[in-house]
Amino acid sequence: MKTQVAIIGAGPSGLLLGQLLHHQGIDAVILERRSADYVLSRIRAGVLEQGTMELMREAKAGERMDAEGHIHEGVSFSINGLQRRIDFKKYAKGKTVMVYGQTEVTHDLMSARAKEGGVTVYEAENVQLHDIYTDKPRVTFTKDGKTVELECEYIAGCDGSHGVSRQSVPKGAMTTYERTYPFGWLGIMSRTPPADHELIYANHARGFALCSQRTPMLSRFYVQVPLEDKIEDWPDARFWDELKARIPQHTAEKLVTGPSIEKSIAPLHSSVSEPMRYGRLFLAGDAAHIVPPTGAKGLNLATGDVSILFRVLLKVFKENRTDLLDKYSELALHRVWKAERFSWWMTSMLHKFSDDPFAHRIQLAELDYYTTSEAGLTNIAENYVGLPYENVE
Ligand code: RFL
Ligand code: PHB
Repeated sequence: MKTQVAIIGAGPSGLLLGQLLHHQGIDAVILERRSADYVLSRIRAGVLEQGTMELMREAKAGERMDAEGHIHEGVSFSINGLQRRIDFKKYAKGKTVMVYGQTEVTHDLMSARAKEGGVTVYEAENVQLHDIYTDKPRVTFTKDGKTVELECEYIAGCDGSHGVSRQSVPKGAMTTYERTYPFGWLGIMSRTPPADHELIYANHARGFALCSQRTPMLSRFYVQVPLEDKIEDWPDARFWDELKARIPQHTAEKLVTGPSIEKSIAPLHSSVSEPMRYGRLFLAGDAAHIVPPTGAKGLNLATGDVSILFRVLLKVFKENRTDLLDKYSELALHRVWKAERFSWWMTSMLHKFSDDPFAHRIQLAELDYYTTSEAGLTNIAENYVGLPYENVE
C-alpha cells in the first residue's frame, strides 16, 4: 500500500486531518486500532470553540453540527453557591462556543469520509512506525491476520495519549512536562433536561462540580471524587445528592434527575511533549499533550494542531515549502502552552486540593476578583472561547 500521509488514529484529530487533506487532493490512509463502533461509544468532550466549528465546515462535515449544535454566549461560575455569569459576547469580542458532543463530531467526520471514499482501516493491529527519520517512512500493521506495509511521505501521529506514535520516538529526542492531580471526575450522562441554559462550573467546600449538556433532553454532569473511588461507590442517588450539594441552591431545587445512561471516572492530567515532531513524524492532539477537562480544551487543542499541520502539509505538497516542516512544532506549541495554562488555572481555582480552609478562602477571593473585574472577565472569556490560531505564512 502507498499513500502521501499515513494517519495513525481515527479520533477527531486523525479524521479531521484526513478530510481536510482529501479535499485538497492529498491522499491519506487512516489506521485505527479499534472498531468504528468502539470509537463512537466513547463519551468525551462537549464544547466546541469557534475555530473547531470553522474547521468542521472547511472539512465539509459541519452541516449537522450547524443544524443541531447549540450556541452558548456565556458560562457561569458558582462560587460557594453564588452564581456569576461570564458574557462571551461582551468580554470575548462577540465570539461564542457551541455545545455539540465529540461523539457527534466523530460520527459526522466518519460519515463524510465514508461517503467520499477515504480509506480508513479499522481494527488495524500492531501498528508500527519505521524509518521515521528518513525520507521514506513506512508503517506496518496486521489486518485479518495478514501483515500489511504502508509506504508514505509523512506520518501524522493522531493516536491519543496511549498511542504508538510518541512511543516510536527515541528516548531523549522529546521532553515531556507533566502534572497529575490528586482527584478525578466522576461523570454521568442522563436523559434529563439541562440544569440551566448554560454550563455551570462550581467551586464548593465539598469539591468541584460541573453541569453540562448535549441537547434539551440529554445532560452531562461531573463531580470531583478521590482517585481511589470506584463507580460502584457511586449509585445514582448518591451522585445526584452530591451534585445538588455543590451547585447553587436555586439550580439544585429545580434540577430534574433520572437514571444515568453512562457513568465513568477519569483521572486529571496535564502534559506536553516537545518538540511535536521527529523526522517525518508529526504529533497532533492528545498524542502530544493532555489537559485536564476543566477548561473544555482537549478536543479544541487537538483541532488547533490539525489546522496548523494541515496548512503546513498543504504548502509542502503544493508549493514545495519543506522549510515549514521545521515550524510546525513551534507554531502549535505557542497555543498549546496557553491552553495548558488556562486548563491548569481553571483546575486549580475550582477544585478542592486539601481540607485547608485558608486555601479555600484564597480560591474564593481569586474567583470573586476574576468574576467581577473587567480584566478578569476578559481573561476567562477570551481563553474559554479559544485563542486565535497561529498563522502559517
Ligand atoms: P483520541 O480521541 O484519543 O483518538 C486517538 C485514536 O487513536 C487510536 N489509537 C490507535 N490507532 C492505531 N494504532 C494504535 N497503536 C493506536 N493507539 C490509539 C485510538 O483508538 C483513538 O481512536 O485523540 P485525538 O483525536 O487527539 O482527540 C483528542 C480528544 O479526544 C481529547 O482531547 C478529549 O476528548 C479530552 N477529553 C475531554 N476533553 C474535553 O475538552 N472535555 C471533556 O469532557 C473531555 N473528557 C477527555 C474526556 C479524554 C478522555 N480520555 C482520553 C481518557 C474524557 C476522557 C475519558
Ligand atoms: C462535557 O460536556 O462533557 C464537558 C463540558 C465542559 C468541560 C468538560 C466537559 O469543561
